Amino acid sequence: MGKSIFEKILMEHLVEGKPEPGEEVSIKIDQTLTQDATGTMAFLEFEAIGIPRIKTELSVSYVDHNMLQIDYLNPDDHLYLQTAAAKYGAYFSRPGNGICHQVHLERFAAPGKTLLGADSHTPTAGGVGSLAIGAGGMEIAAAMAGAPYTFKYPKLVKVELKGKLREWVSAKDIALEMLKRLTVKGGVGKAFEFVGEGIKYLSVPERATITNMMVESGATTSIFPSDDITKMWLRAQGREEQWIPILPDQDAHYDEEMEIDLGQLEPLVAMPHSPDNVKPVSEVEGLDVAQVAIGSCTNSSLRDMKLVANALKGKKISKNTSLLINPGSRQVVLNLIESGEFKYLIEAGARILENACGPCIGMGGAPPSGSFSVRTYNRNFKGRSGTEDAGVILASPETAVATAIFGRLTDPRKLGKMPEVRLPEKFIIDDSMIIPPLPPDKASEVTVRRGPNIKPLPKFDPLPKTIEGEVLIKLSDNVTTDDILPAGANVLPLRSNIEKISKFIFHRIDPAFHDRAKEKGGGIIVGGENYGQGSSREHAAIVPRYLGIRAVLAKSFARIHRSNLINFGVVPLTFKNTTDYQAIEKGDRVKIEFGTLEKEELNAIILEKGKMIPLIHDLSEREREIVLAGGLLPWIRTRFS
Ligand code: MIC
Ligand code: SF4
Repeated sequence: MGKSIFEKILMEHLVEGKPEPGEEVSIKIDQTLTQDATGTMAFLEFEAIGIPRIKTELSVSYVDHNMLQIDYLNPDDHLYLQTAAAKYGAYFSRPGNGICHQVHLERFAAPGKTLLGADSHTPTAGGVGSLAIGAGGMEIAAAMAGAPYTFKYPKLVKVELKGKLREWVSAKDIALEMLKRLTVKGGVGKAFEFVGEGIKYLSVPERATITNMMVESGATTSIFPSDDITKMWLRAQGREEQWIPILPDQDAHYDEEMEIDLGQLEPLVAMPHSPDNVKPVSEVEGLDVAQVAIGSCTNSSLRDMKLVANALKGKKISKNTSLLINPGSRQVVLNLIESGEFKYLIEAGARILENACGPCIGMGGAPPSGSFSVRTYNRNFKGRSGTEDAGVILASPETAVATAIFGRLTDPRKLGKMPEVRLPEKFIIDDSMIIPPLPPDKASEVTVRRGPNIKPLPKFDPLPKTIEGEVLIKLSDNVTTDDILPAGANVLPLRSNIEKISKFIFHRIDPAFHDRAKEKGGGIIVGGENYGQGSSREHAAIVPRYLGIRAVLAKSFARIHRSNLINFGVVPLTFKNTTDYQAIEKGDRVKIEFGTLEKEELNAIILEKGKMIPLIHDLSEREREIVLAGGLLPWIRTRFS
């Protein structure tokens, strides 16, 4: 039988396992990416593994998240990352060079390669035909040390794009349509392949918008074929020699199929506070909007910026709305300056921010209280913008620019003729902000600089045979890792210091959690469906573990967070009967006998009520070993030694 794109790349990299849905497979990782919010921990973990030199073909350390420098914390992290990259053999993309996913797409991602990134939106590179997966920092550290990456082989879903998008409807609307159909948990355990006539009208950055945002469905990854459009992109980036064709075979087998008629799509938005709360703009237009933000790794490419610049040409933004723009990269800005289009943004009244994540992760740019902010980003979780009671609406650059002009949520079709956007045949390429690794003999002379806030990872012990503790919190469905451990300007600078960042656990929903967990010496977390969706931040697992939590009971888990829990010695347990979720309450004292986790089924005994709740651990043999050892680090260390 023929093969899909996913299978073709996977089989070339398969180290171990059966490539069948639900089975565990291990693959060789060609490339890794880290960013500064997850990367400090990933490099500390790499150092703790004890391998002197990175073993992948290519590893890039980006600085794009923690850009505010109100004290020494963030700049110290940047210096640590720069010196660690030089010493251990990674490329270092300096602050100001751009957002990791955008720069990676421009300068490094290549068809047929595997990429593992310490950021959930790593599948952005699927736009150029890379098999790209997001994971926790510890997994990236292991990959940099030469270990294969192990994950559950997903169900393969073919998404047939038919026809052609109409004017003012763009790739973001395709992604929003997918989220509307799938919801934020419909992609869990699946990999999506976009094929069909419609893809030939989508440039690489537009494809990348889709693979980027598909992450919000919980998908393992998404990918486009590598075709002539991919070749054109690589040629324009001066990397044509990295092109190889990768198309699915005619008779490729897929587990599921979907179809979107692009000609039927209209401009869509995701209303507060979830990326799957999707509505046609025409249904909700007219809302007053105080802020519009255009950029982020979803929509910050030259294609998007050109569209926005030309839509603004000769116009001014509404006096009631502030327009923030965070371009994806220096390359994007240089090209806009060269073509003269940058001027249109400034003339219209846009506030140009750094080429970085910025407001997307609450690093500045918070909207006014009680207001709406229309953003071309990928996540609109409550409070993520920095303003607790603001509502973030996710939209395409087209809808965002129309909204900035009118000051109200506006269907972009009101703007008349859509400007034509043409990508240059050759982009301006200037890699001077990417520092290549030093050769091994020179690297050994580098001293890694560690500021006073950078603390090594705490030592964690193996899993006890039995735990007894209190249910410290009971949560509803779709709790995000932003809920578990918020980001934002106050918290992000503490990512390299577990003790300090631990104070912020559940800060928005239950600020007393930290003190309660400390006082009780640990306990148990109870979650609903899709617990831990969103960001890959492993701090959302390390901190509970640091506070003595060894079990999370939930109806179901999001992929990356589940692995992060295991990788730090916390057992993810699901209810055998989801109705038992009702039977357990905050404050209940619970006893769980893990033993050696040999049986898949185990029980939680609610002591005062004398009630027994059957639970399932669903761990593979490898995961069981890891969790028993106390986490991936001790497990890997014994393997390497
Ligand atoms: C995000 O978009 O939530 C982040 C910030 O990029 C995270 C990584 C992090 O928390 O550092 C992600 O997507 O994984
Ligand atoms: Fe940065 Fe936002 Fe993209 Fe995360 S989603 S990598 S914070 S731009």
